[in-house]
Amino acid sequence: MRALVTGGAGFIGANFVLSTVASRPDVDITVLDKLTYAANPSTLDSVADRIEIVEGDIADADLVDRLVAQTDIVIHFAAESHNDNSLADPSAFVQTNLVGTYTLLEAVRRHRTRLHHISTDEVYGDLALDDPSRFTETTPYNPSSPYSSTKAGSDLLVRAWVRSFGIHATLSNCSNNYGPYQHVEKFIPRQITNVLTGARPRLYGTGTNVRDWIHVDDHNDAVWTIIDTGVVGETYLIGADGETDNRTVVETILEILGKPTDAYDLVTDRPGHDMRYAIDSTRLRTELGWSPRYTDFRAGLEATVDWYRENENWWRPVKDGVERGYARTEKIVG
Ligand code: NAD
Ligand code: TDX
Repeated sequence: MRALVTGGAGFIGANFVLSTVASRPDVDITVLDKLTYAANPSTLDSVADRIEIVEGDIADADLVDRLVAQTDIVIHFAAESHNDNSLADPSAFVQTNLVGTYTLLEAVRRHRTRLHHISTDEVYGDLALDDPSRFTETTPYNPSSPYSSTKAGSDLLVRAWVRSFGIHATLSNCSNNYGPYQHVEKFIPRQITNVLTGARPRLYGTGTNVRDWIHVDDHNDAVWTIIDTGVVGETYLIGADGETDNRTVVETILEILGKPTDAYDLVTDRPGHDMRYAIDSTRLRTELGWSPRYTDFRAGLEATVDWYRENENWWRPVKDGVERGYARTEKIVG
């Protein structure tokens, strides 16, 4: 099988490439990645002789057409992915998440190529802390941020292309991922690397917001399950029952690193900050037989802390720049 992996030099896409090369030698991988600030091509160094890497934009119609013509399946991870950046400047989010996805859709339509579209639980908006419900495949879309609204729009484009043009696509909406090779702008790596560089973790607002954490390898395993056995045209929610509030995550990181558990700062809240995400992945588990392997969040976090401790050369060059960016708007409030 020939697979075109968009965004394969980013966090989830690169983990997907690494695990696929290790477990599926029959898959021939081409990565299409614009190598934005979010990419770190060195992540793929260990498999560079086993894959092809094309530096390019998913919104480049000629390039995309040429690559899609040579592949059996497109696995579409590429996106602008960080909510805080989308609040500072939404333009790249509209261009990549909407126009880029549209460009891929037109190419898979022309070449009748299978597509798996990767998306997020943020398309459903948020839940109250005391709401007993969780997101399912039938929850109405209600995104809050420029990031999540452009991801919601990209999902709707895929669904429309399935219905109107009969393209062979599946979709998945996953909860918050953690694990190795995640950019230090994101919550968990930011806090781990703050502590490792002698700074204090930074919690937005009061730290009561809840995210539903899943290890990146479990996400990618679910993606392969859907590619192998999912029904074309359908959407599957991916989650590992990992609901945890942000304060608990920070306290656990501090504890793992041997620091006092109150050694963090409360800072200005994110505008429009979603309160809680929670995924009900019953459909994926019962219809396709998937289940997560990382069911102990603390153990997964310990392994992730170890990874950042042992791979400072991977994140150190971008850490100060990310913190300078945050310092422009962030104020300590508690
Ligand atoms: P990331 O920001 O780490 O990586 C994104 C990659 O896409 C980068 O390598 C970047 O260079 C590339 N890219 C950006 N614009 C591009 C363009 N125009 N053309 C080609 N490549 C481009 O993101 P991630 O966290 O790995 O997320 C991957 C996908 O998973 C996204 O679609 C995201 O919405 C989705 N998702 C992420 C999470 C999460 O917790 N991180 C959860 C659910 C879904
Ligand atoms: O320094 C911080 N302090 C803090 O309290 C940062 C960076 C974040 N937070 C909070 C905001 C969120 O409640 O932590 C939570 C997680 O923040 P992010 O890592 O920015 O993730 P989130 O906004 O939840 O979105 C993530 O999960 C869904 C990914 O970035 C998306 O790409 C994915 O779709």
